[in-house]
This record gives sequence, C-alpha cells and structure tokens, in this order.
Amino acid sequence: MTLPVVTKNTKIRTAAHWGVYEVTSEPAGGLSIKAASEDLDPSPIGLHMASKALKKVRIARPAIRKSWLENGPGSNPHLRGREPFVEVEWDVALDLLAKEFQRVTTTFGNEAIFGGCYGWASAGRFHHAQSQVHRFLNLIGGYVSHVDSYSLGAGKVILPHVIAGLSPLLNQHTSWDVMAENTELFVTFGGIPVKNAQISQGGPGRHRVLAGMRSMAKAGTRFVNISPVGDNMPVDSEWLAIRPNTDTAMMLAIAYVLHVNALADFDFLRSHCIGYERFADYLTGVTDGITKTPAWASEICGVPAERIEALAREMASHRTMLNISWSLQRAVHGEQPFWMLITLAAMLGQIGLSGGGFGVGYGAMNSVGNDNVRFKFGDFPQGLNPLKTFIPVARIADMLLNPGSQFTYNGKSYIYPDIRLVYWAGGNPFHHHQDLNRLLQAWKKPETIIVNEPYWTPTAKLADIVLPVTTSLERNDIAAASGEDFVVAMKKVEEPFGQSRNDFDIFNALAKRMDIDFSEGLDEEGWLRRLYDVSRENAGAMDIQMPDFDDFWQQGLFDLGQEAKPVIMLDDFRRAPAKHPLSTPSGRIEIFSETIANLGLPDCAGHPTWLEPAEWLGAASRAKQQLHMISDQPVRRLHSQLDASPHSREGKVAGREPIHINSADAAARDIGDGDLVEVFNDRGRLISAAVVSDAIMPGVLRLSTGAWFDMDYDAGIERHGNPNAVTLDVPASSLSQGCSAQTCIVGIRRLELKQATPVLAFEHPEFQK
Ligand SMILES: Nc1nc2c(c(=O)[nH]1)N[C@H]1C(S)=C(S)[C@@H](COP(=O)(O)OP(=O)(O)OC[C@H]3O[C@@H](n4cnc5c(=O)[nH]c(N)nc54)[C@H](O)[C@@H]3O)O[C@H]1N2
Ligand SMILES: Nc1nc2c(c(=O)[nH]1)N[C@H]1C(S)=C(S)[C@@H](COP(=O)(O)OP(=O)(O)OC[C@H]3O[C@@H](n4cnc5c(=O)[nH]c(N)nc54)[C@H](O)[C@@H]3O)O[C@H]1N2
Ligand SMILES: [Mo]
Repeated sequence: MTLPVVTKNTKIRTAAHWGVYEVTSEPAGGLSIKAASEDLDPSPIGLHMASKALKKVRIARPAIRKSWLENGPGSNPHLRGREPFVEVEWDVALDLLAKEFQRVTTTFGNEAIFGGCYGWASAGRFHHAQSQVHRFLNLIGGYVSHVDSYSLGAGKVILPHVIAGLSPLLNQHTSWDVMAENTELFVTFGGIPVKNAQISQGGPGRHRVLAGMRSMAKAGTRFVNISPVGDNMPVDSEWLAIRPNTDTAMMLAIAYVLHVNALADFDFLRSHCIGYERFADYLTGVTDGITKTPAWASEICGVPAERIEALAREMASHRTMLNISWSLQRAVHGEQPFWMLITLAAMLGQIGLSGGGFGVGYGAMNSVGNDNVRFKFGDFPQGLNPLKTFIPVARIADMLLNPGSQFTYNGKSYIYPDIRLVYWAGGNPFHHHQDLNRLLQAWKKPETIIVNEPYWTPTAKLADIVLPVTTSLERNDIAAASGEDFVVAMKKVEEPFGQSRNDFDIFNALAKRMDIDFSEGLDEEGWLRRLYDVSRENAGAMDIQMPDFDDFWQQGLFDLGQEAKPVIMLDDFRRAPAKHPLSTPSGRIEIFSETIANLGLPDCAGHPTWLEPAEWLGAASRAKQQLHMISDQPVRRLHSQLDASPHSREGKVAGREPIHINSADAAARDIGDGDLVEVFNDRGRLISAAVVSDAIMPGVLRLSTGAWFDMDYDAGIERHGNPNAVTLDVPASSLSQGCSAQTCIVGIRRLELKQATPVLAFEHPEFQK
C-alpha cells in the first residue's frame, strides 16, 4: 500500500449515505467529525459515526453458532438467535466456510445458494458489500439473486409500462430552481419529508431539498399536502388528511371532475397518450356502474368532497406540479397511485412544461430534483451470474417457506428454488422485511446462514456464521453517488476494530481456499486506481476533466458541477413525441396498457383502478378499535444503521422507538404522552411508547422503522418498537410482488411499566468460552 497514511491531527473527508464529513484524528486518540463545509444543510446523523456507543455493538471476532459448530450444518436451526456463539480464529471460520460451499454446491448445486442479500451497506464504490458478495458467488458458479428494491417494488415494475423506466425518470426530475420560477401549485401525496432528503445512496454532497422548497415558497408557490400526517412539509402548506392507501380513489375523483367539466387537456391526451377513452369509461361508470365522483371518493379517503372538487379546478387553472412519495407504492396495489398520478398529470396536460407535470419522489432522497450532471462512476465488477433464478426482493420468506411453488412477476411465471445456504452481506433483513415472526419461521429452513457485519445486528445474532467487517472509516474507498455533487476520497482514519476485515479480504481469502481468482492480483489501492481511471475516462467523454488519481487522492474531493441548461422532465417528448418517443410499447404515455390488460391479473387491470387494500380503515373486516399503522423512514438514522448511536437513542421514549397517535385515539384508550404501549395483531406484538400528537390524523399510527428487532422469544413480544413485528408480508400485486409495508391494521393498548421487560437490542449475544 503506497497510499499516504493519514496522520494524527490531519483533517480528511469521508462520505456516508447521509453526507460528506470532515474527520480529524485527535492527538489524544479518537475521531472528531464535522459536516463538510460545502454543505449548507448537513445531516446530524453522520456526526455520530465514530461514537463510543457504536463501538460497543461491534463484532470483534468470527463467531459460529454452537450447534452448527459442534454438529454441522442444519443442526438445531430453531436455536438460531437463542443459543451461544463460539468465537473462532479466522482460519477456522474460513476453512469451515470453504468446506460448506463445497458441500452445498456438489450436493444441491448453486441453485441452493441465496445471495440476493438486499441492503444499503455503506457508501464507497469499492468496498460495496453487495458487489463484493455477488462477485464471489458468481465466481463459484452463481447464486439465486433478487430483483427490485424494498424502496420501489410496485412503482419500479409499473412505470416502464406506463411512461419510462424508473432510473431515467428519476434522473430528469424538473429541478428546484425551475419549479421556483414556474410552479404555482405544488400538490404532494405523502408530503416532502426533508428528514428523508438527508440521504442519498452513495453519499449526498450538498443537501438541497430544504433550500429548494424554501425558494419555491418565497417565489409564491402554494403547497397542498395530502397525507395521513401533517408534519412532513418544511414550508407552509395546506394539509388534507387522507386515510392511508386510499389516494387512488381521491385522484380518480379529481380526474372525474376534470373530465366531466371539460377541464382536461384533451389535445395532449390525443397527441401524447393512448387509452384515455377506456379509462374515461371507468371514470364515468360505463364499465363498472360506479361514477368516480368526489362524493364517492370522500367516503373512501376521508377528504371532503367539496375540497376534492375545488382542488381539481385549482390544478387545472394553475401551473401545477404533482408529486407522490415512494411510500404510497409500498402498499397493497401500490402500482395504482403511481399510474393514477401520471394519468392525472397527463389530463392536466402540463407534462414537459417548466414547473408542471409530475414527480415520483421529490423528498424521498436528496438526489431527486438536483440539477447535478448525471455521471456514472465505475463499478467493482460483479461478473456474470450463470444462474437465472431470482426472486422479487420482498418475497424472501415466501421463497424459504415454499420451495418448488410458483409465483408470477411482471407477466411471467417462475418457481421458488430450494435454498440450503444464505449469505448476507450489507443488509439487515430483520430490520427490513415485513412480518418478522413469519421470517423467523422461514429462517429455520436453510442449513447454513452466513452474515458479514460490522455490528451485532439482529440479523447477525440470527446467523450460524458471523464474520466481523470493517466500517468505511477503517478502509480506503471512493464515494460517488448518482445525481450528487462530489466524488470523495474516503481515506482510512482508524484501524479495524478487533479482528474485523474488509469484505474484499474475506472473499479473497475464501476464494483462495477454493482455487478461484477473486482479486485479479490487485489490492485495495490497485482496485481504487482501476475504478477511478475508468470513471475518469467516462467523465472525459462527457467533457468533465477529472484530475489523475494521485492528485484526486491528495485533494480529497472533486466537484462534478451542474447541468448547463434547466432540467425539465420529458420536455423533449412534449415538444416532439414522434422524434423522442417514450420507451413504452406505443411510445406514448399508456393510460390504458394493452400489455397489462392482456395478463388478465385480478389485482392489476389495464388502467389505474381503485382496489381495496387487504387491510385498511374502510375494510368491513376491521374491528372498530383497530387503527392503520404506517411505518415511515426514521428521522435520526438510516433504516437500522447507527440505531445504537446517541443521536438515534435521543429520539427514543423510555428506551423504545415511539409511536405517534392522535389525541382522540389516545384519550379513547387512556393512553397518555410517554406511556408504554403494546401494538398488536394476529401476526405479532411489540412494545413502543406513545407520542400523543395532532400532527397525525385520527385512525392512524406512525411508528418509524429501524429500531433493532429485539424479540423476547419466550413471551412472544418484540421489546424495542420495530414495526415489522406486526406488518403484513404480502405482495403489492401479482404483477410486481413488491413490498407492502404500509398496509397494516393493528390494535394498541396501554402497558403498565411492570409488564415491559427491558430492551436487550444493543447487548452482545451469549458466547461460550
Ligand atoms: N415496515 C417497513 N419496513 C421497511 C420500509 C418501510 O417503509 N416500512 N422500508 C424499506 C426500505 S425502503 C428499505 S431500503 C429497507 C432498508 O433495509 P436495509 O438496507 O437492510 O437496512 P440497513 O439498516 O441500511 O442495513 C444495512 C446493513 O449493512 C451493514 N453494513 C454497513 N456497511 C457494511 C459493510 O461495509 N459490509 C457489510 N458486510 N455490512 C455493512 C449495516 O451495519 C446494516 O446492518 O427497509 C425496508 N423496510
Ligand atoms: N432519515 C432517513 N431518510 C431516508 C431513509 C431513512 O431510513 N432515514 N431511507 C431512505 C430510503 S431507503 C427510501 S426508499 C426513502 C423512502 O422515502 P418515502 O417512501 O417517501 O418515505 P416514508 O418516510 O416512508 O414516507 C413518506 C411520507 O408518506 C406518508 N404516507 C405513508 N402512507 C401514505 C399513504 O397511504 N398516503 C399518503 N398520501 N401518504 C402516505 C408518510 O406519512 C410519510 O410522511 O427515504 C430515504 N430517506
Ligand atoms: Mo429504500
């Protein structure tokens, strides 16, 4: 390694999914962290990356579950998470692992390996855990992979049928400055939660969403927030409280008003769209006998009919931008609100005009609405997977529980494989998956579960073999995120904790034992230079002159700059639809999709449709005292990452992740602010603490994700407030098989202090000496 070693007292930069930071290695030991000076609205999340509290939850040595070590793979799988680990030397762990891969691949074939391990891991293009594990598994003959994300399942599958692929769309969202200049009315389904815009995958450079929104407000844009919660807007706005999962009904009624009053832009619908007539027949009830009037919608969604009617007229008479948050498609029938929003924008006829049209996810991440040049940094090559077997990401429990059974995805049929070995690196399924009690059952099926992790997360505790991994502060890397400002030299600032190793070194050592060339003879520095040089060449082709590697490494940061001309989504298509057709089958916006109609699916018709979710406030099956629980992204961390940090813990109430409840609902249940509560349904039970608030509508609860899952196995109750102890694990539809976490009905009751056992989430597992 010839990269200069960072000495004490020097300031270096690093990047995380929540921002770019300046780290100083203090002469007295320890690190101090400040936000990068270029960032005017930094996130506090990253200031705590090096905190002592996080060190306390680090994994120091490779560890193997007792039964697995003593009796081999598949032994006592029901004891995962409940019996001691035995700490072993690296060589012992790696030898056992190499032998286990040999056994599984020769006995069952590579189809028995699930390596579709989803997760965000850390920023950095080289030490990217997913790329590392996938490269290794590809080299040993392949693995069962996943498609799509928990973020966007239903949305990602429906968008290409209707308008365009998700990435091309996200990369051309009309920028904040264009909206500040032109947008008169901004209507958002699901708010613009700036807490979410703290994050961009790979590292946001400058946080811009707050400034963007403020500049719009200053320029006179009016905001309407349609959402079950009222505190997810950073500027003054009108709040229309809507029952969760019912937005499609409200949008249909707006469309109905536009249609019957001839306020729709029929020219645009003819020139740029197909299938409007079929959809109009549905609006007016020709197809199903139900006219989608504001009165009809109001019964479903709870927004007053007069306000729906008036809002439709306001939209039609102003330059209007419609926005939808990703959470709306993380629900049963999640395709419908996305498709319907685009249909509504098409009816308003402002798509491709400055400041009009639609956005799918302003406020979901910092990158959406940036006008930074879109630049592709080099990837660590994963190689090719010889196997084609995959699952839609959120079908993990289904796959493990039902090997050999059939599922459909985007119009085709597939079979779930029979998984014997699971390898997870860079994700936390016992944070991210729904109905974790069901996942616990499914988790008993594989014979071997391997987890690479820096921390004793719930997933690590539930593994057979746990390998300790470095954090990004303990290695050299380069950060670059799509749509963000900076390429950052992430220099190593501290030594690896305990015996932890880089994922790269782990896979390299394993590969050597299996006679496979993983590294191509390159070490960390060699790979960084290679990735950088490829990227520099890409940049050169776009007329961006990046310095050579050594200068870049010394400077520590490269600013990619902004687009020269204003970014307006689909302006080319609007101007010349024949010359710039969309990637849909017709080249136009498909309000009716022949492709989807021909699939004949029961849960996704050929045009946007109101379909009752499996669970919702209007369901006949709902008991009166039950409420709709939404589980949004947490303010004080990214998912489950850094949950043990002081910043995240300050947000807890009585040590539990708090649940927000409307004051009327709280009073009806004798729940006071700060009281411990039990949240329950047929799927599970959890302990939380109440925050009584009128920023949430009656009938709805909000419990943010990411509290480390802390199951009391004997009592059958989750103690820390992880919403996935009670969420629903069913697909959004048979089209997308997407995650539907936001569809969830629960009961809630006050809990006496003595009924609540202490939280053990941040304790180490038991070790056998
Ligand atoms: N109920 C409900 N559930 C949800 C959602 C919801 O809205 N509601 N949202 C979903 C969404 S959108 C998402 S994206 C998922 C997020 O789910 P995940 O991406 O699984 O969540 P993270 O907490 O980011 O997990 C990343 C893990 O990688 C580890 N890690 C970090 N760096 C490294 C590294 O270098 N190497 C290795 N080996 N590991 C590393 C971290 O310690 C952490 O445990 O959650 C989903 N779950
Ligand atoms: N601080 C922080 N930021 C993050 C993350 C994080 O973990 N922490 N995660 C990142 C990731 S991976 C992702 S995918 C994005 C996700 O971004 P989103 O999916 O947009 O985020 P959420 O916070 O789940 O939901 C946004 C808003 O939608 C509202 N909402 C929920 N259900 C409904 C509904 O049925 N109708 C309406 N109208 N509104 C509804 C919620 O009240 C919430 O305020 O966030 C990213 N940003
Ligand atoms: Mo996500």
